[in-house]
Amino acid sequence: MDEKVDKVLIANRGEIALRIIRACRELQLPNLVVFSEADRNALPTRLADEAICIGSASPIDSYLKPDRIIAAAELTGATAIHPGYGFLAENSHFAEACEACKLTFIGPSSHAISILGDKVAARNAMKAAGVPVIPGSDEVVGSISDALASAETIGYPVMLKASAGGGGKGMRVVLDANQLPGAYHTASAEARLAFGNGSLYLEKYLVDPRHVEIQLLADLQGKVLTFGERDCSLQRNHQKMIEESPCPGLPDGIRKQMCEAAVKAAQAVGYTGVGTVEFLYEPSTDQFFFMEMNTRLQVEHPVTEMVTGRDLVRAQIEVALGKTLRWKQSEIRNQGHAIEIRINAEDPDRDFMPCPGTVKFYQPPGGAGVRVDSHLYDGYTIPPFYDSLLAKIIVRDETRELARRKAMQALRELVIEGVTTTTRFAAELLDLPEFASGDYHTGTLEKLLRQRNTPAQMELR
Ligand code: MV4
Repeated sequence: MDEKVDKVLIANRGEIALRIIRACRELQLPNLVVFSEADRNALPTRLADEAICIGSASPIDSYLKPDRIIAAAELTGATAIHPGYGFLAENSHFAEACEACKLTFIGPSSHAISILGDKVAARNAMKAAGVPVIPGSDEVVGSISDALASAETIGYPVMLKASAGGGGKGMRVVLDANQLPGAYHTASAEARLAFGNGSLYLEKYLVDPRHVEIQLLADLQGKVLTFGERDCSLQRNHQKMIEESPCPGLPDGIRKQMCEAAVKAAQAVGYTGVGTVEFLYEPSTDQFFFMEMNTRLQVEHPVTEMVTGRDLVRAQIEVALGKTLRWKQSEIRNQGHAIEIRINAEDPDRDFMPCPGTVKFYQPPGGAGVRVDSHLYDGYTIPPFYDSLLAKIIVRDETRELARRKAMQALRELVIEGVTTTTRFAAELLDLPEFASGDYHTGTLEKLLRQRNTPAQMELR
């Protein structure tokens, strides 16, 4: 019997496509990227073994077209598909189509994706498995009167969330019963528009918690490993700006409990591959609660790679191809401190408006413990059709303060000329007293933005 070598199709673009190409090379796996007309001159298109155009610039005509991607796989003899993040990465129908075509979807089963994508089903599965979930409704609240009754039981303030959602869309904080009907209508309309499903459920609203997420990896044989946590509390409109590991001030006992809960979460749905369990943590009460589970490789995975010294993307691909995990949980030790800064082509002074254009000059930072994941090069034209992430600067050092200073120096060294970026804004964040002390939470960034905007608005009056 001849062992056929797998060939990996990368159904993504930008820095993550490049990251996956690198992992394939190290595993000596033939690889190809599919690209849109807007990405013809992009680095992944040039650096993959093969590249095949699957359509025009608009994502719905290319990176979101399952049929074209599967056709490209069949045409080129690819046997596995890596979806990266975004696009089709958490689409259970796409995973199912791959399964039906005998293509290895590099991710969990379509079954696990569909349970975890339904936030109400996910909450119930976690509750049944003994994972602490945010107090809330057990079911979708189908009407305003159902929602009012449920909110009364939970106790205000509550949060309305889209059951098909995640990541912020179709979400509303409700402080009292008077606000509920209006919030219900807007959240439901937003959810219907974004997800084609207006169903909502309720949760107790936690005030200024930290967003702490646990990275895990599970093989097809049932072994689940955890790789510690990342703090992702610094978000603007549910877009993360800075992530770090470990989470400052997280007690070791809580970390251990969170990792145990993450393993239970994975086992509850027969999870395979890399995954992230998101928790909200309340430092005042030392309580944490399951929020949702992301069934993809995340943007911020390098933070964990830097503190654990493990290549998660390589392991993700190997596990998907059936390889048994050789790592022991006791061998996964987190050393030092890592911080990731996302650099976006956006203008912080114009409400983070996207700023596509041509990069006239690019100079990445360097030095020991500095990693740059980016698809930029001199002369690269950033297309306006996709998200605005240009680069991730990830630093690691022995202590948090050393990592913070290293991150600031890395931002001083970074030069991206020709387009407006979030580099200076990120440097301001690193310099914030709350960040320097590690005493920040999910409300810190919005508070900073309000302070930043107040003087300019006063002048306008
Ligand atoms: C919450 C919450 C407080 N209580 N849920 C925002 C993104 C989405 N994944 C869930 N989010 C939140 N859910 C309850 N029950 C506060 C947030 C939240 C938040 C979470 C993580 C990071 C930044 C945030 C900023 C504002 C609100």
